Amino acid sequence: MKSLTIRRLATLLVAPLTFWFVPAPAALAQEDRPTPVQIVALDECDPTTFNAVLGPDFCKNVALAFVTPFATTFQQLFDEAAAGHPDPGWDFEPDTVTIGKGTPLIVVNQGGEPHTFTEVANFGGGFIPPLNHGQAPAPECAGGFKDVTVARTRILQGSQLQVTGLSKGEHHFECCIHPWMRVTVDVK
Ligand SMILES: [Cu+2]
Repeated sequence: MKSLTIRRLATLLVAPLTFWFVPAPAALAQEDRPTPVQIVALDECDPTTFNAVLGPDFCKNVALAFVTPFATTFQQLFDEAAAGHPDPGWDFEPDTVTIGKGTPLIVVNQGGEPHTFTEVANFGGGFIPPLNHGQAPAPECAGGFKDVTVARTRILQGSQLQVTGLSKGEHHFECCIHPWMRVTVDVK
């Protein structure tokens, strides 16, 4: 009697669960699409010094800037770039990606400030000359945000950009603000 009750109880509990594992038609359809490959944009902007120059809320405190070594001040960023060793904390990860044709890229800005993920024929400088260490701007970046083709590749802090429809072959992407942030995508 007792075991029967438990068995019935178990059936009642398990029965609804089995329905959860029946894939909905929408879920089945998604299996045909390739899983996107994720790239993250990173930086360690120091909110106090960045926002003093660039305005409130430009840099969000994702670097936990209250712990001294983990944030880079506005001045440090420019000094390091001018000295030819730009801050490695400003980075796309990974640096190289190999994908099959049709696989979307999703670029997520996990840093504290805006970046761009802009396709260029050849890597070059960005549209802020003091960050270029003498390199000429890549023509695709030169217009800055006044150029809609650059503006549409902007990724604000905490947001993401999807890139689809890349042709087979090698593609180069860089941040038009911090041009040492670079990714090479090989589409097979
Ligand atoms: Cu950037």
